[in-house]
Amino acid sequence: MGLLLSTFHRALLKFTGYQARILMCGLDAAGKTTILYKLKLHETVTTIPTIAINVETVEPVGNVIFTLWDIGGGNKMKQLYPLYYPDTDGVIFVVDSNDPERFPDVGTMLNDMLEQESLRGVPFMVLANKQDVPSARRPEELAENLGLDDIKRDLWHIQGCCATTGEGLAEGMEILAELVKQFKNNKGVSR
Ligand SMILES: Nc1nc2c(ncn2[C@@H]2O[C@H](COP(=O)(O)OP(=O)(O)OP(=O)(O)O)[C@@H](O)[C@H]2O)c(=O)[nH]1
Ligand SMILES: [Mg+2]
Repeated sequence: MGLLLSTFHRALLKFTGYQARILMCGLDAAGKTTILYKLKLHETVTTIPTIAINVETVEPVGNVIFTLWDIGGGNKMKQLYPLYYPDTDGVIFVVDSNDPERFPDVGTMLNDMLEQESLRGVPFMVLANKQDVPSARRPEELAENLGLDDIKRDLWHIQGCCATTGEGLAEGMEILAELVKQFKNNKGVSR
């Protein structure tokens, strides 16, 4: 955890850019669509629950293109998640850090995804969203609550953020860009 990008690393990433398919998952109302459009438009949009999928491309780091698949977190859509796992280069898993009553459900969903064969080795970025709410759990506390410190995955990170102000999103995307690059290098695939 806590991977920081050096200036050299950032410059290298820009130079060797790539494209990646990123899934954005999480329970309903976690803030996925708000994050998607903050990254795409730099605006805070008014959302309604997503009943299907939003797909947008963003450039989180120079020369890196993410195609972000924002899948609604309602029960009907959650059943369809596995259809979207193949060919995924990275997962953004969004959590409402101010909704501790649902942390057990979050943990179940996250663990289920981590166990999927089609997501083996894929980097996970857990976004501890809604950090603007004073009672929100901090990322370290959330990681503990979700048992993240015990997960057996090399490429993962937890990042605190606030989708409405955009705080923490750029940092999270930079780190994800680096993790995805490592994943692609490990696979020896360039898409
Ligand atoms: N206070 C606060 N509210 C947020 C934040 N991010 C999102 N919200 C609010 O949370 C609600 C749900 O946000 P969405 O982006 O629609 O959530 P979603 O994960 O896309 O939900 P589904 O489409 O149902 O899966 C909206 O009212 C947002 O304005 C945040 O960082 N802070
Ligand atoms: Mg949505």
